Amino acid sequence: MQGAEWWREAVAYQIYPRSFQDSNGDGIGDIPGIIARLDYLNDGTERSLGIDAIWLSPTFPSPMKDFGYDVSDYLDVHPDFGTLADMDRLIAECHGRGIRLLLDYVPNHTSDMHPWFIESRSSRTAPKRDWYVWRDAKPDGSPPNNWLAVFGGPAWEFDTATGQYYLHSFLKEQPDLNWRNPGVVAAMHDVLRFWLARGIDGFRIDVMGMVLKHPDYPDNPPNPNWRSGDEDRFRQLTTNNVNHPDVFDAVRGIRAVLDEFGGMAVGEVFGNGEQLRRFYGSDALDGLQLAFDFRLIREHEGPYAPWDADYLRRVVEDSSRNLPAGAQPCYALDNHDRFRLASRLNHDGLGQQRARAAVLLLLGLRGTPFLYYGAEIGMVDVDIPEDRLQDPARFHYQGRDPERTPMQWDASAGRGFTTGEPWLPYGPIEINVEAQRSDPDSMLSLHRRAIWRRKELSVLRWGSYRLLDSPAPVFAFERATAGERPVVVAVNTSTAPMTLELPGSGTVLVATHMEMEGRRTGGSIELPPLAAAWVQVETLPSGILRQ
Ligand code: TEU
Ligand code: CA
Repeated sequence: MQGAEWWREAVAYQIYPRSFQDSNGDGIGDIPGIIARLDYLNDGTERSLGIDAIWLSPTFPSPMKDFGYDVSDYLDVHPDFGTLADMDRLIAECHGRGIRLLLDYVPNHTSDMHPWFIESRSSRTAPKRDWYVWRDAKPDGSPPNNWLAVFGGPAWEFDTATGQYYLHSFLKEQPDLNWRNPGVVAAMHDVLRFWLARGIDGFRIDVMGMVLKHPDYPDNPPNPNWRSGDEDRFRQLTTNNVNHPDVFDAVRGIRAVLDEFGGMAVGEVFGNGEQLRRFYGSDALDGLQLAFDFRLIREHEGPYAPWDADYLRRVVEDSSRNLPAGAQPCYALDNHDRFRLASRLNHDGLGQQRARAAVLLLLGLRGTPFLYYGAEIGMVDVDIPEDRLQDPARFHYQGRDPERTPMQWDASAGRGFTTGEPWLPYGPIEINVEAQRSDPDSMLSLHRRAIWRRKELSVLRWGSYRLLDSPAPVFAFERATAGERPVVVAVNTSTAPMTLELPGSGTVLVATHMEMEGRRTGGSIELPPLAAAWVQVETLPSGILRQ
């Protein structure tokens, strides 16, 4: 895949480095391990998965309080993962296979062990004091405002040595940087330059929408919709600390640095279509190239997303109506912060079936799809015994460990992941790459067929999106582009069979139910319960004929 806008055609794959492949038997995944598995990801043939880009969760030196999202040096590699030389080799090995590499950029906070923070907290007059957000206590000694940390409790920690509070939007070991200080902005821009100059293609940006807060740090209002059982931090609205208008200036500043090198970024941002559009830079498109739309994972500021055609339709329609012209959506079904899809949708034991349909939805939508490692084999959440829990952020039962367990390569004792003791326990042994590789009906094979079809048919990468009329439990849309036969993507979220009228007769390209593939359809298609299919129709779309 060539060209500056390679990310428009790419299928991206998130690797959680601790859990992908261990190369030295310490039970922790590492960079040499990732290199050893690159051919699985893309060896240029349809035997491999066929992904085009990798996003690596943080690999920087870190005390690992938040497993790398607490960075103590942005310009190096944590010894658990390898060395800078290993990273250079990973860049070269990726590029040799046509794979782009994105690192995780964490601009909102550092580790409390970062030299910048150590200096900042050393005295009120330290040159870097203002690199973090320090405020006096209220007269009664309480924190400067009522903000809650994402992981629960107040967002302020009192520092006895200097008698002030510092802001931490996450753990107290993750103090927030002060992006209103020009020194911080310059240093953090240089971090981008350091990696871009080494050959990194771009970044996933951690909580982009929190980098700048309301300059006066006022209280947040209470959330009238909070119900007991919800995460603690949802007790209040995020009016003054998330998606503040000043964030979009920081976004443009980052984009200007990316443009020096032809780099790109995808923002971890939270919002509906109207809020997402601003991260792209609105109509000027001078913001991030991509902004995650997480609404296929979770309703915006709500519970996990239901597998329901009506809900899916509303999300995709909202995005297609609100993103600026020329902006490309960016969906994911899973990541390292959320329960895995196959488990989320498993209330009736049919989670794996829904997960299969979700693959064809994600890869059929207009946008840049991000897959989470292990989803391609249907990995599930793993129940972690109390004494093996690792994630300190217990905002939900068991924290985020269940979705971070080692990649299951084969059915051996170490799952092909390690020869040692894995940092987290394994999932069910039957879910593994080896078992699925040669089974044409497996989840892995379904992913491969869908990804390689997408590469073959430009309409699936570049085609427009148009909602089709359908029965309520079917989400159906058409992808169309001039001169190519359109593809209909149909997803039946009901446990009953459904019939969908098609814009013309066609051929089933890929389907959750393999026996459907290659079948000729008349003017309609029968969709089995929970099925999804891509159908290439013969007629050119009417809109294109009129052109
Ligand atoms: O996550 C930001 C974030 O707010 C959430 O995804 C959060 O983990 C979840 O909503 C809690 O309910 C990013 C990273 O993806 C996450 O792993 C880090 O822990 C966090 O930032 C801090 O860097
Ligand atoms: Ca290792």
